[in-house]
Amino acid sequence: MQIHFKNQQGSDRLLDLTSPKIMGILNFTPDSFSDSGKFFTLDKALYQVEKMLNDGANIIDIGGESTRPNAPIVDLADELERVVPLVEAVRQRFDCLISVDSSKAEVFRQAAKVGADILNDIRALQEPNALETAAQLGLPVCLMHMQGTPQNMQQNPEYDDVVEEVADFLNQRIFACLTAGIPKEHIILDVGFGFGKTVQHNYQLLKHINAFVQSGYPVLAGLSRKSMIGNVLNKPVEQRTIGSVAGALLAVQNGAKIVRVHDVAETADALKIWQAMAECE
Ligand code: 7PJ
Repeated sequence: MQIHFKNQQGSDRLLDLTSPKIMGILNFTPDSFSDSGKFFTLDKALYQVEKMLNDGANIIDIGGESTRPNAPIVDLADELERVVPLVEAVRQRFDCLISVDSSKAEVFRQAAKVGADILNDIRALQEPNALETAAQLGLPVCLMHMQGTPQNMQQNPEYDDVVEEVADFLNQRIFACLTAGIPKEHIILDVGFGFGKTVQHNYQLLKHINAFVQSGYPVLAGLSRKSMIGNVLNKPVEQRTIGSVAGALLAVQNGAKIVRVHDVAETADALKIWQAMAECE
């Protein structure tokens, strides 16, 4: 399994998913919950990118909208100002895959123009023009499930069968993408840990992530430092690294192909151990 990336600048990159890959998170927001705005200058952000790449990240995920529960809504101008110069700077300096964590068509368009390779959308291309823009840009997309909005999603998440309902939603979005002209080789799925889910829902999805893997689409898992880790450990965000690595490893063991993480070096070590086991007879 591999994804072929041809971005708007014409560069060709292949992501081989026969072994699991790491997406390193760079949240370029002043209020990002786990980094507390630590990387909110271009220099610091680039330093962090370099470190994540040296530590083994294959993709750098750049977002300008904080989507933690109850986060304030970010307007388009602010998001563009945070994301576009950073994508451009990373593209100029590093030969890596860049995903843009956004839901807005205009952010997709401008980020693609300066070299983004992947559109990572927690709203699964449901915002105005997002689907059409993604199809036009010709970039791979990550479709994530969320119940509600970041403002209300953790108030009272409810499902009869969380696995079935998330699968139904993702299937509908896959259909919408295919209909809009996005090829099936360009679709990545994500169950959306923490997005309108109780801790129990999150663990049900982790346990049954293979149900999504069986669709044949690559599955991305993002549980790094989230409350599903913190609640079980009863630890604050800065003490969730080992729990997050354990969660990433379980996701990979159950078939996830990409893990979205803050702690790249630690995750890379864990995945090397997994790989050593996976490769032997
Ligand atoms: C996710 C994301 C995730 C994908 C965020 C955080 C909140 N994109 N963006 N999957 N989470 N695809 O990192 O805690 O789980 S922002």
